[in-house]
Amino acid sequence: MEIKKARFVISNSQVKDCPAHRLPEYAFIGRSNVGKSSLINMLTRQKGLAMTSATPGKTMLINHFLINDSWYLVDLPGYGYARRGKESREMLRKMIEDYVLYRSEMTCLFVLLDCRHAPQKIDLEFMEWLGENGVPFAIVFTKIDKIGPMVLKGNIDHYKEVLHETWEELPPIFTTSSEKGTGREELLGYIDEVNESLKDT
Ligand SMILES: Nc1nc2c(ncn2[C@@H]2O[C@H](COP(=O)(O)OP(=O)(O)OP(=O)(O)O)[C@@H](O)[C@H]2O)c(=O)[nH]1
Ligand SMILES: [Mg+2]
Repeated sequence: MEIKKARFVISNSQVKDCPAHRLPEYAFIGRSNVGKSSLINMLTRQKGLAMTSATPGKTMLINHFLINDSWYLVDLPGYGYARRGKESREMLRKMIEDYVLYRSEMTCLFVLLDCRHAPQKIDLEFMEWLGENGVPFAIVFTKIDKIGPMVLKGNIDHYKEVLHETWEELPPIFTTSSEKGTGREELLGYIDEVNESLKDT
């Protein structure tokens, strides 16, 4: 699939204010700084479309980007950023939770994981919570340009083993580098497949 058109539509703090178009939405979630906004820029090939930063806690709202006039990429704030105050952390948690649970247009949530790190409790618990609530999700290992292919394979194999302790069947797994553009075709191909399958229903 080619992205011919990508434009920012709106930023919100509340699900009720999200676009009323009823188009499928593909949202990116994960710890602060894992590379959610960068991945949106990489997929759309528009460097400044989503705001990125080397400092965690950049994205603070639900951001909708309309793709090819037919579906949305959604950039969400990260979770688990300790240096935020308790109140604003709670506000973000509620924002993410409401979007994930109650946004009926949300078609697939991509959970981003930094490929360099061993499985973290916060991510595993988040994915368990998605499972309990029947939220469709896929996993994206990010920043794969930062390690060699053998280490990457070892890390992902280990992650899968840990996931198998909870999950009989694993969700789709992708690997990306926003720096190098790796994994773009695979991720867009998957979104295309899901979009096509929605047309049959
Ligand atoms: N080398 C490398 N750096 C990356 C990659 N993806 C993101 N980064 C860097 O990681 C930092 C965080 O990226 P963001 O895209 O802003 O991360 P985020 O998940 O949106 O962060 P928050 O909005 O704060 O939750 C930036 O300095 C990016 O340049 C990647 O694939 N490779
Ligand atoms: Mg961001």
